[in-house]
Amino acid sequence: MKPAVRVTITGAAGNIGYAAAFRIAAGGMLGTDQPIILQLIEIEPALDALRGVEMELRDCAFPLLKDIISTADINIGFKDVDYALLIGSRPRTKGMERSDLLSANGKIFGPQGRAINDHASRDVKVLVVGNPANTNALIAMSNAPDISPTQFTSMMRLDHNRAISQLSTKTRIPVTKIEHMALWGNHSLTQYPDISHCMVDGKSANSLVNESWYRNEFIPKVQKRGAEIINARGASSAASAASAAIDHMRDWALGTANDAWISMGIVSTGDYGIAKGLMYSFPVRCKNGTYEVIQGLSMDDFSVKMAKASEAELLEEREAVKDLL
Ligand code: NAX
Repeated sequence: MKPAVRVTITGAAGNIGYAAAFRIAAGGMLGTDQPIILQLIEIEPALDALRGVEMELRDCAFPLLKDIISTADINIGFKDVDYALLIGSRPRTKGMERSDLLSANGKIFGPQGRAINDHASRDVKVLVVGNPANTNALIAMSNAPDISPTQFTSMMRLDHNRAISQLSTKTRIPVTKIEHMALWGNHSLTQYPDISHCMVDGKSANSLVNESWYRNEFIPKVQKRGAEIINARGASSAASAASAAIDHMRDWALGTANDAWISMGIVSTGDYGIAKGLMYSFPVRCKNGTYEVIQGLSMDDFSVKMAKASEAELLEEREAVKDLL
């Protein structure tokens, strides 16, 4: 049996955390031969609920689950962690401006970044899910100077998966036959789901769908899917978000299959003209626990415009939290 690895989940009593914890403990993220110690972090008022989550996890008698630590102390919760899922965040409340939301969350992700810096495994992989995910990841990364910026990522996988699913429904081709989807930018309404490199069962996606559907239906559908789910369910995406977080971590840790692409929010090093240092989503492939941006993609005027619009929004977000970086 391999030695156990430590997985931290913040906001573990929340909807996404609750959906993620059981699948991770069952081996859905790191494989069914990888023992796990779960380190669950919540704020003080949610510790009773967290105790309930811990009891349920224990009641599953998962063979891989070696221990559970439940805490409100981030220095304990991030101790020696190998994989950190930063899900808990401050929701937007009535009357709150976007800038208020950014700075309220900055106060969470700054200290968490520092705690990761001081206590986590030097090889830690961090995924930020809590919104605004890209800028929260930027804040956490900036507060962890001793850890490589490449070890901090934000979640775009839900958007990526939604885009694949929409294209699959439209073309009536199974998701497994859709390759080379690319999601660019921010996890927000400016995100750019790009099918221009997509192959659907060996044919280019552009040859199977018309441009009007792509621009006027597909792109807004993917961008606004979160709101559509809130309207239908009366609550935001939870199980699908947890599933995407697991996909993201699994592929990053264990590698993407063959020539598969996934989309991850990563720190920009200037690829495709995107400002250096932004936490921006690019299409990547993963191998040996690292990612590399897919290089050399042609970007037509529409793609450049879309990618730049999302970059502009992220630049504004970065400006709004500059005191926290
Ligand atoms: P919930 O409100 O159900 O759960 C959040 C949990 O986080 C609560 O239990 C709360 O007590 C806890 N929490 C708050 N502050 C914390 C802190 N400082 N430390 C530890 N825990 C803390 O929200 P849920 O539906 O689980 O969503 C969590 C976050 O994911 C939200 O910010 C949401 O907007 C974001 N999402 C991000 C997505 C993405 O693709 N990046 C998609 C889904 C989701 O909307």
